[in-house]
Amino acid sequence: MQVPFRFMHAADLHLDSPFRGLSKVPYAVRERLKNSTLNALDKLVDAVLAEEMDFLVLAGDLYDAADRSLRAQLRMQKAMGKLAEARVQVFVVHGNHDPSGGRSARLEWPEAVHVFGTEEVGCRPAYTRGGELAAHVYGISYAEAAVRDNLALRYRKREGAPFHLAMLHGNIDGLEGHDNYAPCRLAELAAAGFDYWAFGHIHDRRVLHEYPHVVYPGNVQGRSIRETGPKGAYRVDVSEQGRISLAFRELSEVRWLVREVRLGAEDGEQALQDKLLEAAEEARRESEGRPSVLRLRLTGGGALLERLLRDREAESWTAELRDWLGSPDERDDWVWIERIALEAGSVRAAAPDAAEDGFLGELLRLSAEAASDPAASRALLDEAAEPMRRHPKLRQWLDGRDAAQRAELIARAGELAAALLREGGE
Ligand SMILES: [Mn+2]
Repeated sequence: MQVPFRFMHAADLHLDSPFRGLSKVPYAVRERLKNSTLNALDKLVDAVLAEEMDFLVLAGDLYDAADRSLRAQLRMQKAMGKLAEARVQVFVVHGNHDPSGGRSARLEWPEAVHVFGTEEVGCRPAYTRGGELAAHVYGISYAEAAVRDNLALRYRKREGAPFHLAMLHGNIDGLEGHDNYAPCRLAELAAAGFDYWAFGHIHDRRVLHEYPHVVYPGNVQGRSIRETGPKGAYRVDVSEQGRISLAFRELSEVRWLVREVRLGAEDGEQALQDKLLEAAEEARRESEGRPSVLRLRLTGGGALLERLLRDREAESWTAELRDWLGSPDERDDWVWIERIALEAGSVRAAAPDAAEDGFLGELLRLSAEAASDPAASRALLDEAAEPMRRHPKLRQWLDGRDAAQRAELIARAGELAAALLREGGE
């Protein structure tokens, strides 16, 4: 038997993320996005207070950059002050985006906030609001951005509490799409004797293990089209018998969404118009009053899709669709079309040309191969883009592409080349 208690587990707040590349976006959209991570923090605090949590754990990447934004720090200080006033403890570890070694303002923090150090795994008692010992909380912060050691191996349970909660920012079993920092194994975590591992780092929410629980809550607000869907934190309830139940709480201010629009072989412009509008209105309904940034992926096949690809007509459709959906200045549940994408594979899947012997088939096979192999796509892009590298901005842009973006560039280039070739042969 133990004291029942409840806490909120959040991570990867990335406060004051810059949302670059929004210069052509309407003011209302830009402002909403720029403030979204900060406002998600306020929503987190509101949820902790409204649901009367005993304490809050923040598992790293509170800030977006090692040299922390002043605005982010001031908002965090205010949030922590509100929680301290309500006698809610807060436990913090820092991660790869906000290592302890980064530049930070000299601000005073409430005593109820504990930031774990970088030298060793610390252990602190967590209390219920009634003042009873609920758990031992353990954690260690990153001293610098790139931590390659397995920090999980340093955690040792300290007896004297009914529940043991370990916080860590890191990558479990080499999860892809995220840097392999503080790498550790799920099997090690499960066998370490703790009751709950409160992780941060992976921006999708995942429960990797139960009893002991190993949990990523994901980030609190999507920051790009690669971070889609509802984002937020987990409310965790621990019963007298030690039963753990998780409930997701959405905190996002703006949802990022990707929807597929499938074109049939016979579809013409009217069908496309209807389908685009339907997809956008459906996204609006799903977001339940929140604004959303939407990418529409056109898939399927047919002459219309080929023409869109060849004549860059997708941009005209994007502009008109934005207009039909109404100005973000005029309604709060706006949907902003990020772009209409002719995604890799859409045309290829519809066309049997990749199986062909001729030049076209060879081209499609080569682009598919290069797109599926990270080393090959980097080599091909480096070679193809060599003349552009003299231009500093283009060079910076090229170097900023990650493996998935390089693969998409190559696949799209292959499809564009194929569409142009087919047109020439007709
Ligand atoms: Mn992060």
